[in-house]
Parts: sequence; structure tokens; C-alpha cells
Amino acid sequence: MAGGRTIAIGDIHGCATALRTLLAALELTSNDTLVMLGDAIDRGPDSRDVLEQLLASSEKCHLVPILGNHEQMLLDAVDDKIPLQDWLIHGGAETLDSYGPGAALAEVSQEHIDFLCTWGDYHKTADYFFAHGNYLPKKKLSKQPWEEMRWRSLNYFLPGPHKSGKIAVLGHTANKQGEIANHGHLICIDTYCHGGGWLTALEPATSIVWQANEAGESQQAKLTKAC
Ligand SMILES: [Mn+2]
Repeated sequence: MAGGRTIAIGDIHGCATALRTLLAALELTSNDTLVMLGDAIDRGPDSRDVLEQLLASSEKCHLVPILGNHEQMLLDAVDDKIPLQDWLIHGGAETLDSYGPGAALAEVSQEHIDFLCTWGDYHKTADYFFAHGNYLPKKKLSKQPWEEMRWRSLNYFLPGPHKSGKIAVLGHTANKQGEIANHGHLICIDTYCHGGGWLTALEPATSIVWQANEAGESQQAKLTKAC
């Protein structure tokens, strides 16, 4: 029996138009698994709408949302683990505004907070694993310090191949020229949508790439070979 597709989608950062355009292009079915790599919220124009679209997608396909450092900041602000200001200056202010201009933290929908609480650290298949920011190559996936790895830029530390032999599919480190960074053992698909680039989806097994932007444009391509 043929399984569905496993498709990863990079950092959305509140780009609701790009997400709507990309989801339309993907034509997801109930057999498909959509791995959202984290940082769905903050910085961009409409994080509330993005979370609504992800909730709706979870009814249409198998949605696997991974927690990004931005969702972590929101949850930590809700739990009083960090000062609210720490989140607001990292793009949280735009997220609050999407619930109504000048909205307070208490106005973020409880359904959305509950949804974020279900997001995981990573996802794996036979050949790939999916995480937000980074990983330690010699540590098992189940033993990774994900709270720290969510934050670590690939510009600061570019890991070697993971010991599992699986290829890593990551977001978090924005490729500001709009191109996917394919290192062979590691593919980063954050292509800077909120900064005028693309929102990228990748089916690693077929190398099919779908991209959409905030102007509502979309394109499809193949992943170029490792650099
Ligand atoms: Mn991030």
C-alpha cells in the first residue's frame, strides 16, 4: 500500500498569505504528513491567521508541528518564565497585534495556546529527521538538548552528519537570498518569507520544492544538488 507524502514546511513567521498560497499548491490529503518546522508566529503580519490555518490543516492531513524558539518564547511568557518584553522585542508584538491592535497577552486565544502546547521537538522517518534549529551529530535524537538546539543558528555551528544516518531537515537559520541551503546531510529550508523571500515546502523523498510569498505568488522546482 502506498503511503502518503511527507512534506516539510519552513518558518512561516506570521506570513498568512504565503501560507494560504502554499497550502493551496500542496493539495494535501488525509494520507499526507505535513511537518511544520517551527516559528509559525512572530515578526510577520498575521500570526493569528497562521495558527487558524494550521488548525484547519490538522483536520485535512497528518500535521506534525515542531516547536520553534518563537513559540517557546510565547509559552514562556504565558508561564512567566521570561519577561513579556523579551518576547515582544523578538516579533511577539506583531503577534499580539494580530489578535487586535494593541492586544494584551491574555487576548491570545486559549485554543491557540493549547495548540502550541502540543507541538513537539522533532519528527523522524526512516531516512530523515525534522527539527527547528540545529542538532548535535553524536547524540541520539531522543537525547538532544532541544530547548537549546531550537535557538542555535547554523551560521554559528554547522553540524556534521547525524549518527543515525538520517538527513536533517531544518528551519530557523534564514537563507536571506531565498535559496534552500542543501549540505547533503542537512537541508535548511528557511528562505526568509517574512523578509521578502519565500515560504518553502519540501518533499525530501522526491526533492520536489513548492514556494509561495506574501504577494500570493507560487512556484515549483526541484531541490538542487548539495553544495
Ligand atoms: Mn527560529
